[in-house]
Amino acid sequence: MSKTIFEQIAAGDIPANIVYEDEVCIAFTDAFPLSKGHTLVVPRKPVENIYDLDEETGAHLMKTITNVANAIRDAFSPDGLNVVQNNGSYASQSVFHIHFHLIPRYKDGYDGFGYQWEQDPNERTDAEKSEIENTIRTHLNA
Ligand code: DGP
Repeated sequence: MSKTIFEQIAAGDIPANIVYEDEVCIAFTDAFPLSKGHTLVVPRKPVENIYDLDEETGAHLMKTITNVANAIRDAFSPDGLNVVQNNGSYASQSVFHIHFHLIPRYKDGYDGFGYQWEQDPNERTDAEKSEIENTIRTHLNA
């Protein structure tokens, strides 16, 4: 199978503006940033999405996300920062190699994020909510 663009960046085959790297992951600025400092944190190995992510790599990624988020905060003092991770094209995933967006938000600077967050208008009874919760619970791994 052909390598994803992020696998090629991690291998050094394609240039990127790398801000952090170690043996497991790499962080580089987004080529199409939504705001100043928009950075991606990516595992070196080709994991497609959250469903395929192993625990150890996930823990390592979260440590790096925290480190890079603090660096962005200290560097640019944004008013906020969103961590976003898209799974599947319906959820806006365009590169099928898992990546976490760190998107600093600015009240006065450019902010191209455009987040929409609306509560589901479908009213559910307590019994229906319980059923939803139980269904998730029964699908969890140990
Ligand atoms: P997503 O829609 O969540 O799959 O985001 C993919 C992001 O990857 C998008 O914000 C643009 C960025 N991107 C795509 N190709 C490249 C590239 O070659 N280099 C860098 N630095 N970023 C890229």
